[in-house]
Amino acid sequence: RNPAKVVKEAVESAAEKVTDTLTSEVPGKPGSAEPTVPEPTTPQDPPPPKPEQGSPQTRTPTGARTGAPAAADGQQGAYLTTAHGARLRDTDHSLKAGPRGPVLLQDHHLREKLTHFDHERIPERVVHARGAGAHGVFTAYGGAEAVTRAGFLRKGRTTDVFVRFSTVLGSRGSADTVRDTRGFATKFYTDEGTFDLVANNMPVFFIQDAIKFPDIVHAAKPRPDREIPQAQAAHDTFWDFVSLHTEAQHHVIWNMSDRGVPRSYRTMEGFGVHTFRLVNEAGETVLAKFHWKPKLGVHSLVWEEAQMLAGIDPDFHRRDLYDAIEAGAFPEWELGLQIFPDTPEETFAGIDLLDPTKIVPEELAPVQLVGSLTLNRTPTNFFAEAEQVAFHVGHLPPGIDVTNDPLLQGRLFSYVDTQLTRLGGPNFAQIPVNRPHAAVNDMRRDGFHQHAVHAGVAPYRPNSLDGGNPFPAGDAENAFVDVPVRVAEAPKVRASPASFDDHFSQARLFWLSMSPVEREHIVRAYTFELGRCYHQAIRERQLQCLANIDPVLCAQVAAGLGLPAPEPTMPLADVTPSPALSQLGRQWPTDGRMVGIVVDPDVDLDTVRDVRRAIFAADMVPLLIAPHGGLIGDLPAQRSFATGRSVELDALLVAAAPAPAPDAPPAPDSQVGAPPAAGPVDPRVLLMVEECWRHAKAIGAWGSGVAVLEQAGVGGTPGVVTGDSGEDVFAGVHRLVADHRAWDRLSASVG
Ligand code: HDD
Repeated sequence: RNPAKVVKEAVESAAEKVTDTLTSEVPGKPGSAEPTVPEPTTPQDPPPPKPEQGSPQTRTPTGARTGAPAAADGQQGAYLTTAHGARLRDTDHSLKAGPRGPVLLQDHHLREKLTHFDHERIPERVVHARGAGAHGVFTAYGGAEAVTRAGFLRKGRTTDVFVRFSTVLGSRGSADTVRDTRGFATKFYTDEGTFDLVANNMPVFFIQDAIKFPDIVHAAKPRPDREIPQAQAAHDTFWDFVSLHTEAQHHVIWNMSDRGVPRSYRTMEGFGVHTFRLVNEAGETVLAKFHWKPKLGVHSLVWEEAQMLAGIDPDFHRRDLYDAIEAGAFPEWELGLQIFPDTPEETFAGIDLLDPTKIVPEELAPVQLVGSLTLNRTPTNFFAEAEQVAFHVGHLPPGIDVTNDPLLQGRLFSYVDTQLTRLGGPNFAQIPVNRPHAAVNDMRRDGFHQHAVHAGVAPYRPNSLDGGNPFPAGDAENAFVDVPVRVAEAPKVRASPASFDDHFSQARLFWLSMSPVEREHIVRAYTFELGRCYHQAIRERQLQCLANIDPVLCAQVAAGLGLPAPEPTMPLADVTPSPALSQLGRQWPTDGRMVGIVVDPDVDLDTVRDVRRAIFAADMVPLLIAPHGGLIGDLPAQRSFATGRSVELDALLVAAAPAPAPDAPPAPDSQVGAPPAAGPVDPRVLLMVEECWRHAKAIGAWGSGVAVLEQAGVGGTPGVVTGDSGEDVFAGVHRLVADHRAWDRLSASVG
């Protein structure tokens, strides 16, 4: 059921729910004078999970449904107990020898409480530490049966999933909007065993061989001597490595592009990166690459927005994901396959399919859509689910197999290995979020954190004492297929194929496929990052790499750095651009986009009400931004001029010209450019207009709001709509949001 349509069906109630969701900072209903809730004293059971939460605790370690209510084993009963179930009278005072005396060692409750607390944190992921996860469902369209026997891809099948999005470099508490690759890992709980598609939002990787993974990660993570910078690659060690290890250059140009700063997890593509081998019922094979296509299109922040958000709302992407799900605007993607014949060369159109630094342009191998993913439930407990989830590229169902891609081969080792430390032992598959939904009978026993109580005496094969159980499965029982690929007889070497030596042609392909504004962003990103390096030699070496990608790119970055542009050291590759790589030039659904409406107590409330209704009807989210919190007339203000900032908006409507409050604090400083001149309009409103304009967002105004745009100096510029009717102005703004930004304004701004 399309969540957006839910809003259409019940505009008013959905409006209330969405806006309530978005006012999490305001306790109680916005604007209402709810009495303070006293501490309850009557014993009652723990609250059940909220409807939008999706705890996986209703399954046993072997996958069977327990029938118990979700989270039932988390908290039970009305009374406070020790970890072993003894009821407690008091948890606020240590046991002491008299009220002023020393604390007694015999206070078991105190020691148990502090000991558990002392061990609450587990090691964060060595990469992808910062992330957010959600539950959902995958529905197969059909069509994939011809190439794979994987049951979850059969027409009409639905499969539970858990998805975790992440940044790569930052620590657990780092900001969401930093320039980085994003992880997009999906756990399909298929009834033939779990399938983990451990993907990124970029289709290529920095390295071709897993043996280099510690090198790239050590180079990109904060410097070992100062532990800076956090969550970004703008430092010497990263650029030192990638300018020397030039196979990284293709991934790097994706990082420097708008893909490095996504608008939302909901507007990211996902890529399995490697080529996989699919096998069908007849045992025939094809090679394939996995793609996720967001239903809302691929959209990005502009760099200044990303920087501002890192301070104003470091949880921007996490908040966006959970707000959307809670409001019923479920994020959706389609799963697609690029399919290639399984030839002995393992190439397609001259592109080596085993090289994870290469894409196959969609124009050469179209992405065939085979199913859709809807995220519809939030975690009940973030740690239990999003933190403890453990993905592994080797979790494959029958019908999907690996290839010899040396990056993939190394990953097959690394993902179990890391969980042994991170999750404290080999039994992490028993953690609820990791439990397969297929029956498990694996003869593994004991180990740290063993939760299963295994029966029988014979966890070995062959046996007669447990009746021979478990039995090997065959084709009829849908056993996993290790495709019997012929392995060439070859000398043992530490070497890569010659085709892996091409490090620049596809970086050039990417650059030439970008629109002018996207190229400008790439130039600015390189200039920013290299400008943050201390070492001149590193800048110069990276400029040499850029010269080998494209002389124009090199010259523009060199100009920004104040350095001469070197000549290429090799012939420039002759490539055909791939328009599919550009994010521009298409109109997209605007579902879930945020529209700020500036109001004041004198605003024409009837018009605001009509515009709000029109915004909801367009499946977008209105946020009233007012001089103060509470109510404006009978409408709740979701933001005040103190709490609202432009960066959380996709478009701004100005319905009033609020005067500066006599005691208003001064306007917060814009990070770029001077604060707008003071005038009869509240400077915080002018700042909001100025920022929205700089970030090429659609802006509209009617009534006295038109004068605000004039005062901000943006009236009559591209992407600015004014008129007498609020609804007509919104209609114009809505059309602009479908383009994502007023692109022709960006060159003139700092975007
Ligand atoms: Fe990795 C986590 C994606 C190469 C070793 N990786 C991790 C996650 C994602 C990816 C999305 C986060 C999973 C989560 O949310 O829990 N990694 C990729 C992609 C790669 C890639 C798309 C290249 C195509 N990774 C890669 C290599 C190695 C690793 C070559 C090691 C040889 N990755 C890890 C890891 C992590 C991880 C250290 C950290 C936490 C975890 O696995 O569970 O094992």
